[in-house]
Amino acid sequence: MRRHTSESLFDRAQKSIPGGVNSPVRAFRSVGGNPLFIARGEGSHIFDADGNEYIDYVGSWGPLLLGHRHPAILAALEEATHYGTSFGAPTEREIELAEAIRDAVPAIEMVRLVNSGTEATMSAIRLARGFTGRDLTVKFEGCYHGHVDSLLVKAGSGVATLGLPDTAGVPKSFADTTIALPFNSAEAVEQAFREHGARIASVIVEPVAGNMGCVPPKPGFLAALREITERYGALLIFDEVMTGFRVAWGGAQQLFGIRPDLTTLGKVIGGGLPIAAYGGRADVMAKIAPLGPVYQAGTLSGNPMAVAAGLAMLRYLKAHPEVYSTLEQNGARLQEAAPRGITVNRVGSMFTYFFTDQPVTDYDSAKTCDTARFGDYFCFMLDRGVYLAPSQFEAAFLSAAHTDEDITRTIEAAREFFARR
Ligand code: HOZ
Repeated sequence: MRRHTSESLFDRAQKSIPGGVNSPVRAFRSVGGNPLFIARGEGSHIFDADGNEYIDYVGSWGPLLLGHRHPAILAALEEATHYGTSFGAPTEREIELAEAIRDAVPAIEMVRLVNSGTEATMSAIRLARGFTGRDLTVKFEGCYHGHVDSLLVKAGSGVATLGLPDTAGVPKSFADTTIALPFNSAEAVEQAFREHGARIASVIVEPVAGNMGCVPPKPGFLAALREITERYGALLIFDEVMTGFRVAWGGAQQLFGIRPDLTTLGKVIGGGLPIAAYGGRADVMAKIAPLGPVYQAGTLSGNPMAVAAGLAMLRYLKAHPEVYSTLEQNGARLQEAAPRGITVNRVGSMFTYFFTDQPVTDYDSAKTCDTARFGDYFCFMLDRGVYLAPSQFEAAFLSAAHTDEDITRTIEAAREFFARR
């Protein structure tokens, strides 16, 4: 494959943009290559600046549940341009989006729209502190909740990919407000609450971890979090930025039957435009300004373009519940096709081929992977026209636009790789 244009764009980008990318996970550093520059997308495929075509399993890192350029989303955006791009004032559509979110996720009694998943998690943990009058946050190793100072402790995603032990610029006093525990260990949570329970404001968790690769919760883990937080008067926050509207219409909380106090959403709720949200119990949300003393704000919050795209996405999903069975079937095909010696974790349309023969249940077991072999696999698949996330510590995402033929081609390419090496 010729990639001269991407190479020269990357040379040029590095002169103006740190590392040539606007988010570290986009760099191909851990797989020993340079990023592709993408020119356009259509359905389940993307095309790079050299005109090469790929089956896309990144899907903009999760938002594109319906694939690229879905007609319902394009039509909503086109219609929104007739009215204006931003007002910094309330609009009726914001209410409609809030109502659609509440309709899908009953634990969200009130919701505040923000611009990114990072803003949503940052605001949710601040709100939990304001509500409880406590300072500490429990998070899980390998989970990633955006680049919030205190949540970068033992974080997944790009932090794991780049192997950063600590993040420069995070004051020690901020990191000290975080207790990082092994994912899937209810015992560790019980122990932490025994020691610090009166000071813990919240437990934040990706109910299906997606940022150390895809790691599902063990049976009983989420229920234990619910029971322990309730017992100690702390809030349970589900970070559903990745899983919301993806693993089910009502997110992971519907799938596993757990009602958190607060939920963060992003990705799918914007249909590919920048929007996110946090919401939950009405008595907790009532602490947010202007109702209460916890401050959080944003010039572009509830941006009309992003709201239009998000609303179109949620309305489409509500009208087409069959999307979720298609995603499940295609996910199952990719899971079943994995060879021996590889561990596959999958929840619906999120999955990871882990290059280890051990079960992957937490960050330590994810780190047993042969990341060099993953890098070979990534490059091989890319050369066969399959675009995966350039890191072992990320999930792959299916969209409703992936066809049987896409899945067959992906399975054939993977078989070829595993037959050779
Ligand atoms: N949560 C995304 C992947 N784990 C991050 C997207 C980005 O950093 O660009």
